Amino acid sequence: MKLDEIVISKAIIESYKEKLVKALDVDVAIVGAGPAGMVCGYYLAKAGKNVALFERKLSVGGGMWGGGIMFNEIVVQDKAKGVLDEFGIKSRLYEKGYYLADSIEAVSTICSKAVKAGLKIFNLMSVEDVMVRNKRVAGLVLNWTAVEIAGLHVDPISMRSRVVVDATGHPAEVARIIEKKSGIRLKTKTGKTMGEGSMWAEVGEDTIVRNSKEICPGLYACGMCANAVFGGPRMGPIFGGMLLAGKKVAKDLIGRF
Ligand code: 48F
Repeated sequence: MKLDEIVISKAIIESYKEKLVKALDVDVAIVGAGPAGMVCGYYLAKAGKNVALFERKLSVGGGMWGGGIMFNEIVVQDKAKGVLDEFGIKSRLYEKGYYLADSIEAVSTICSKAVKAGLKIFNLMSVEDVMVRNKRVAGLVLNWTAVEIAGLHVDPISMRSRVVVDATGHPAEVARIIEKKSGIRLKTKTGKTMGEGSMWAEVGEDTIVRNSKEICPGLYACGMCANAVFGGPRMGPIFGGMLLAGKKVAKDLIGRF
């Protein structure tokens, strides 16, 4: 059989178009394919929810690939070891309470399991705005990252979702858009994003799970973004909090609809 480049091109275009059209109206839209967003997407998809995830970069995994200072190992504490086990990610005890995992295995396994469970991931897409209806976040405004980088004057497209999850990590990008543009008060002490505090792993890891929750109608914070919104500390290359945060937000949403 001769290979025809036009068939190859049509296959990609038709299949992608179908996938994107289905993602324009979903139960949950997640922004950011770091560990928190992908874990959240995995549990939601596994529970049968229609979930789409939009990631700015070419690669998924956010800050997990690089472990600490590019040493590609991650540390996960006792409490979150069960999540590594659920994904089938190998871990070994370093000393009491501290487990180590290979960050490459962790990212690739979480991504693989999430996609196989039904999560639709759209990489190379940046969320540049949100849709707000009746003072509630109702969807996202998307553009190609390449358009953003080139600074081209190209209008975006929109998608609708019952709930949006901000899993954009340190910059808390969706929460900041809400703050800047919508006039909606966030459920923080100041009504605005409070900015993350300096490194404190013990406090950061606990608060990140507590802070991963609804921050205004229709919008949840998940993972590092949650501490950036509520003013909790950063925690460096320990990742249990990200895994537990993703699982917690998914559980809340599964219970909600
Ligand atoms: O930063 P990231 O890995 O967030 P996370 O899942 O995990 C945090 C840890 O990696 C680490 C840490 C642990 O101590 O603090 O930083 O909370 O992943 C966030 C992802 O969101 C993407 C970004 O490219 C990254 O892959 N992202 C950010 N803003 C946008 C976005 C946007 N506007 N549109 C699409 N993707």
